[in-house]
Amino acid sequence: MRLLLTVLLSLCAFQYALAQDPVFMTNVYGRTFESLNGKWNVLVDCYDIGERRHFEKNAKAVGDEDFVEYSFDGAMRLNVPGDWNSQSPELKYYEGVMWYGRNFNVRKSERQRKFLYFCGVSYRCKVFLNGKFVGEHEGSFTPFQFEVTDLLKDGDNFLCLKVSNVRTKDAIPAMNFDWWNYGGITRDVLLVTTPETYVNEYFVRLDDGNPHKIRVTLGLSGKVERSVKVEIPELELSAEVTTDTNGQAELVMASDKIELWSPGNPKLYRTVISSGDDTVSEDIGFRTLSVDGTRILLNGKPCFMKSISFHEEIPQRMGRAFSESDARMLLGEAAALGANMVRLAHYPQNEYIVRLAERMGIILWEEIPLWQGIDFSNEDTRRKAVAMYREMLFRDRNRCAVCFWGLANETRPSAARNAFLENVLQIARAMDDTRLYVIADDVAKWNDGKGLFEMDDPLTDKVDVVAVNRYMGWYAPWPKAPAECRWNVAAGKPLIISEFGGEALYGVHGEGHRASSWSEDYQANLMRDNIEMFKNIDNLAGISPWILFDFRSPYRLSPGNQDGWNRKGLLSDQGLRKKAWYVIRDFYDGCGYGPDLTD
Ligand code: GCB
Repeated sequence: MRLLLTVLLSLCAFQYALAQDPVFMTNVYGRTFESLNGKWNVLVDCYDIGERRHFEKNAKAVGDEDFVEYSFDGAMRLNVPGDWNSQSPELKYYEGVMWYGRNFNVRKSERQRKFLYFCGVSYRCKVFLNGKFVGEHEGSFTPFQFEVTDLLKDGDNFLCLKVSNVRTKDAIPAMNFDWWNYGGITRDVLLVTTPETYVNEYFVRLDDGNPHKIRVTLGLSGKVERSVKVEIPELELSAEVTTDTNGQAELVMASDKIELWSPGNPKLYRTVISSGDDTVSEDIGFRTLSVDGTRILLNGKPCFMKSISFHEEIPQRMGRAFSESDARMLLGEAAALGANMVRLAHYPQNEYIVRLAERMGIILWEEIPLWQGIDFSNEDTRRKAVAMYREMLFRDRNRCAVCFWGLANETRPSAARNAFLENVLQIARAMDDTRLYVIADDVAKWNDGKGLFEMDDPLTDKVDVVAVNRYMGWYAPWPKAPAECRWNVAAGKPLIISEFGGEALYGVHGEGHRASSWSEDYQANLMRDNIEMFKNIDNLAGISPWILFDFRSPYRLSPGNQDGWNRKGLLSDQGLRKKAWYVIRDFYDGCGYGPDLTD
């Protein structure tokens, strides 16, 4: 039965990977666009009545007998991008429906197409333009677009969104998760202009890991045969190709001058793709990535992952990060710690973060929020996961900094879960085989008889790198002294300890042996103990302490200590360094694991 299910799912995976059109254009920030960011008017729709009353029509009482019981005029105004929770005290805990409305002016011209592009709306939304339904999207952390060429009017237009952050069992993430459920239009909104036929998608990478060859797969917006030019001026590369009747083409260019991207040398090349009257360009880097036994090789050399995680949150502002300067703050702190990698917890974060990390030479691990509690037996949920994964890959597959696609976080093995995740993995690999796939598990168990940690999860055989979250000394006591805790997990493969740590309130000192002291000393000792234990993990390929900053979470209800904050940050909610920060910084500075850490 399981075999049959797997075969069926793989057939469906195959079709999915080949038959779907791109979901949105590649590299939106490299296009011609106007920003629709700014102040939007909003209606808080607690009882979800807006669709019945057609808020999208933006009706006005004109005639003597007209009567309208809502209005965007004079309503509360919120910043876009921005979560609603941090913009008004009454909205701090709001989980419900919010209607957003704004007017904007357009000058239409012949032979131009217009698209509304949303970089991220949390969690579900329906989009209406000039009173008409345009489309809908589910998932907070990936972009989507709708063509509105015909719906737009010359002059004034009214754009309206129904946004809901209501948690549901079939959603991703589902009912509970250890971060704030920020709602709203949390990322940029763009009105993009393109020619009638434009370069819609491209994937630029080394050809099968050959450091002297670049493969470009591309597609035009229509099923047309056209000449497309790809240029990388700094490498003196220029090639032309004609698309097939589906508007698709592929070419390979060779050069022996390609400088490879790495944390020590984040080299990027301006890449220009043009066809007819459309040109799009951006900086792209090249690197090889592979696994050799228990080691991860970047450009053929072993690279130990000195990682840190953060949420897409600015703790000092108690809100979602959404700008380039927010990205600078978060990544600047990761770099100050000495990290060469960031695990973007637990969802695709905005493009400012991903692109800046690449320019700074920071390796990335990206994942979709398949985080505990997912309804794995629900076919709808599986489809959503595939869609989200596809959107993530589609947005960031040209970012060489992204070295790991994370499959899921802390999901317990079961027939339904295994089939679900295997299916997502198979589809993802068909779209992108230039990255390492990793799963973060939390089912490693101490075997007292053998005196070591073991783990039984069939998915560890399917991924390239295995990762384990393990909170020894916090949620679970140490089974033995750290120096005596041995590991036999995913033997023969690279293993990353993707989460470990404990909570501490900045400024609380003493009682370094007592978890409930919430002291910096306890947290720092935990870090030292883990580092001691890591020496016993032969296949250790990286570590990622949990987490860079204290972050907001409704899970955390210890008064005086947590008050709605997860306090596992190495930095406080004000960005102040706890003792544990220094332990990790020193470890990363002199990290003796892995042969060559200087690159
Ligand atoms: C975990 C989760 C992470 C939580 C963390 C914690 O295992 O992956 O999202 O925030 O533990 O603090 O408990």
